[in-house]
This record gives sequence, structure tokens and C-alpha cells, in this order.
Amino acid sequence: MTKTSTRRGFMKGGLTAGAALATAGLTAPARAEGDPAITEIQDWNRYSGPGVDASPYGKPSDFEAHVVRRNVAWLTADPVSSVNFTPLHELDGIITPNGLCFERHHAGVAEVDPQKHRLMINGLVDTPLVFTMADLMRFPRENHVYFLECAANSGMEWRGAQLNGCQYTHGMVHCVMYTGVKLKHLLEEAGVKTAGKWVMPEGADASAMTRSIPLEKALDDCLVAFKMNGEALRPEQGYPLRLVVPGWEGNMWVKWLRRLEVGDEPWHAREETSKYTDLLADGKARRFTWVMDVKSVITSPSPQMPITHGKGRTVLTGLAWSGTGRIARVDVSLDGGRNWVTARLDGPSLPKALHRFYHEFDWDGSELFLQSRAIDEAGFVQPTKPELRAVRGANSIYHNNGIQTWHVATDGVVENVEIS
Ligand SMILES: Nc1nc2c(c(=O)[nH]1)N[C@H]1C(S)=C(S)[C@@H](COP(=O)(O)O)O[C@H]1N2
Ligand SMILES: [Mo]
Repeated sequence: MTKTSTRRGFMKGGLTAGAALATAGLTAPARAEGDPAITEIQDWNRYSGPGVDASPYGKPSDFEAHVVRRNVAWLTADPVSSVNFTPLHELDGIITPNGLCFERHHAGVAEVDPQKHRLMINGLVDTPLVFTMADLMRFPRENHVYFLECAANSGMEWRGAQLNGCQYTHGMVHCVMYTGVKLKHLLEEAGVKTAGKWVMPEGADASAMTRSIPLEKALDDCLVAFKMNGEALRPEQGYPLRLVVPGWEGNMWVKWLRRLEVGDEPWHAREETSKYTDLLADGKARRFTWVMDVKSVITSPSPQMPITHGKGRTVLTGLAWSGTGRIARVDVSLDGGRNWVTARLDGPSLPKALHRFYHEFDWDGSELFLQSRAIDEAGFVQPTKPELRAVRGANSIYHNNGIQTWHVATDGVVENVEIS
């Protein structure tokens, strides 16, 4: 495309790189000559298109048909108890479009009729209650942007680099704006007895998902949500009602929420014993590892987003998040962690939400080992994979927040690798 690149030393330039790039000439006037995209009148420029009655519910351009959730057939025995992945490499900003939010369910998508849906609160409460959807609409609502990450995200990568694409290595995360009522208000309506210390949400799907949530968290920032990005929850995400447990592992965010039981101790349900516990090197399992640790990934360049423009001006971008709060800083390395520069965070910085970062640099065409390292406002630093294994061993599946490495070859092809 553009003429031969001159080495501008942006990698060393750090903070000034952005300013330098803004003035660097990128347009290619030579391309105008004889370019049929300019000289020929296209059909869309000649004829009227579909009218306002053509798509009552809009969908993306047909040219974006490749931007879809994808699953990996060999990962699970059956697609009804399985997972698909958010196409992180194709997205920008911090909000995940509703139709692209990864799905994880244990008995397929429950197709719930909201008229027949009820939410019950029972157990150690003064007054057991049953709410209809209309009842819930009379409580004060709140709007919050939160990420949801499955604790098994990056789980396939514990022993080494495996899946070739951030969609597969990191795509069990999404981030939307929820509208809902605080769980606190509903629990107060029922009146939690003094002995009540735990809350167990239960799903209306055929897996009847249950987890134990400590009362402090339930009274803190949990939401009973009915909207995502302004519209009703998608069936895949728990229509008409889901629990939102900010910063904590996705498994606790019970979908198709039908019941909340208050108890004096945890229930030790399947999903918090046989699953979602972390097998350590000594064979003991950690339990109740609720908070999602600080993590980040470069979404482009990445295996599904190779560098196709050759040397010169290159935009690196990615996502960072922490279940503890906001992201304070993201560092980026182009040489496998030897040298780091601070990336540019852009867009809203909201607690327990995805953060978007960019690093613009001038690629000299040599091979790169791309890494990103996030630091949250509590001071937690994303570990390298060897650091993580030193503490946790290699038996784990869940809570892998290790630093990801992408190898960029001289032809721009990108692969998932690990630096040892
Ligand atoms: N009722 C119910 N809730 C559920 C599940 C389920 O199978 N049934 N899966 C859980 C798991 S393991 C995760 S990671 C998240 C996934 O949410 P998502 O499908 O919106 O991405 O929902 C959780 N809530
Ligand atoms: Mo999960």
C-alpha cells in the first residue's frame, strides 16, 4: 500500500508515538489513479436501497457475516451442555453486542414465557415472596456496565499454548450494560433473618443451576437484571431474568433466575465442588475462588487478525479487566516481556467492566512477541504463566489470568505461543 516505511523509532518514543502518528502521512494519492472503486459507479450509488419497512429488527451488514460466535466441536460431548466464544478480535470499544455475547449453558437455552415466569424468595426470611415480572418493574432500577467471565476462560491454555485465536483463548467474556433492580431491595422486602448468611440462586432451565453466594456480596452490588444494552435479555443470556454478580466468576450469574433461597451455610452444590474449584499441585482443591483476577489480552494483531498491510504504521489493541475494580494501567511488550511501554487506555473506565487499550507503533517487519500486562487499581499485576504455575501448579482449569503471547512472523502471520 503506502510507500516504503521509514523507521520512526516509535517503539522507543513511548508517549509521543501517538502524536507523531497523527501527522504521519498515510494516504496514498497514487492509488487514486485507475482505481475502479473510484472511477466506476457502484450499484449502491445508482439505485435506491431497501425501505424503512425492510428490517424491523436490524442486523449487521452481510459483509460482516464472518463476525460470529464460534464453538469448538471437540471440547464438549454435546452442544446443549457447552460453550461458544465471543469474537473479541473483531470488536472494538468495551461493549459486546448482544448477539455476539458468548454462551455457556448446561442444558441448552431455556425458552421462558415471561408471563409465566416467577421469582421466589424463600428460606431464612421473615416473609417468603413470589414476584411476577410486572412486580419487579415497580422496584427502583439501576444501570451498570459489567464484564462476565467464565472461570474456565483460557482454561485450555494451562499446560501450554493450544488454541489459535483470542476468540478461543479469551472469548468466554462479554461486557454489556445491565438494567435491573438491586438484589438488596428484593431481600429487604422479604426480610433476611439474623441467621441468614448465604443466598442460593436457582435457574429455571433444565440444569436448575445453583450456587452459594455470601450475603455480604448479595447485599453489596448484585443485580437482578432484565435488560442488556437497553433491550430485553437475550434468551441465551437468561431471558427474562438473570443474576448479575459483578467481578465474580460467570458460573454464579444464574440465568433464567427463578428462586433465591436464604440459608445459614453454603449448599456445596455441584458447581462449587466437582466444578469451579481449583486443583492445586499437591492434589488439594481451592474452593470459593469467586473474584476474577486482573487479566488482559491483545485482540489485534492476533491469530485471527494477522498484519496484512506489511511494514509501517500498525495499531495494536486489546482488552483488560479486573473483578476487583478499575484497570489502572496496561503495559505492552513487542519483544516477549523484555521491554514494556504503557498502552493508551481509551473509552470509559468503569469498575468491573472491560477496558480498551491501544498502542500505535511502526512495525519494521521483524518478528514480534506481543504481550500485554494489566494492573488494576488495587495494585494487582497480571502474572506471567510461569509465575502462575509456580503458585497454582498445572492441574487447574479455572482462573487462568496469565500473560498471553502472540508470535508475529515477518509475513504478518500471528500464532499462539508461550515464552519460557
Ligand atoms: N441457569 C443457568 N445459569 C447459568 C448457566 C447455566 O447453564 N444455567 N451457566 C453459567 C456459566 S458456567 C456461565 S460462565 C455463565 C455464562 O453466561 P452467558 O451464557 O451469558 O455467557 O452463565 C452461568 N449461569
Ligand atoms: Mo462458566
